[in-house]
Amino acid sequence: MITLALSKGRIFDETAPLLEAAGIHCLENPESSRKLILPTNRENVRIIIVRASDVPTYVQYGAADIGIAGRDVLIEHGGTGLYQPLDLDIAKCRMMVATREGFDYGNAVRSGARLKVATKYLRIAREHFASKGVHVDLIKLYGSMELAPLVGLSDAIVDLVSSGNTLRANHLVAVEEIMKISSRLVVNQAALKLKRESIQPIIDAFAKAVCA
Ligand code: PRT
Ligand code: MG
Repeated sequence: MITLALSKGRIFDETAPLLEAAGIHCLENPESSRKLILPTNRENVRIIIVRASDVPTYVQYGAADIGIAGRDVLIEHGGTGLYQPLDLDIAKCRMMVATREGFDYGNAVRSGARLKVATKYLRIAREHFASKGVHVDLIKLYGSMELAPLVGLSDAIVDLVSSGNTLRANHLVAVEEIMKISSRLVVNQAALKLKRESIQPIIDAFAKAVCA
């Protein structure tokens, strides 16, 4: 049995065509089903539905053989025990620093002020500001980062931006790009050795579909 860990929403939606290309289709819709283990047309392949940030953990411990996770999630997780053979070029966005409109970020950085930064992405934020030599107090949030500068919790946020609509709707502006983000295939290293004849064809089919 091959177990594939996916999160609902954009990752599942954008992975579905890649799965089809590998001859795998999910027999139930995760948005309407309450089941967390979903069968596929292939008797030896099942899909488990987990939180996006939990995908690397399931794969690391071998509870899933394969998973798909954002570069953001993989960096925060650390990547232990994960083989990352393929960038799938899906669920693309950018990790950005954003502030309230009118906040002079450039001046704050130049003047050496200590910045309060709210984010879910502590590791990425810590490394980014350390590499710039900017002193920050990081405030950990679990979501709705865009609110933090509006109510005075922080001067800036580090968050993902795709269309920019969420920033605009909250009168925030992106002031710095930290990195480009897309989702990657991750494979449990032991599973790849033990079940290579089932896993390698899936990796190969995904690679072919990404190129096409
Ligand atoms: O929702 P949950 O808390 O379970 O987890 P999650 O938010 O990590 O999962 P999900 O499914 O929302 O995102 C999964 C992955 O998709 C992320 O790990 C990213 O790699 C990728 N991705 C791509 C994004 C976005 N684009 C994105 N726009 N993840 C989140 N967003 C959010 C962003 O945080 C912000 O709140 O969308 C909002 C901004 O979108 P725009 O279009 O208004 O700019
Ligand atoms: Mg989300």
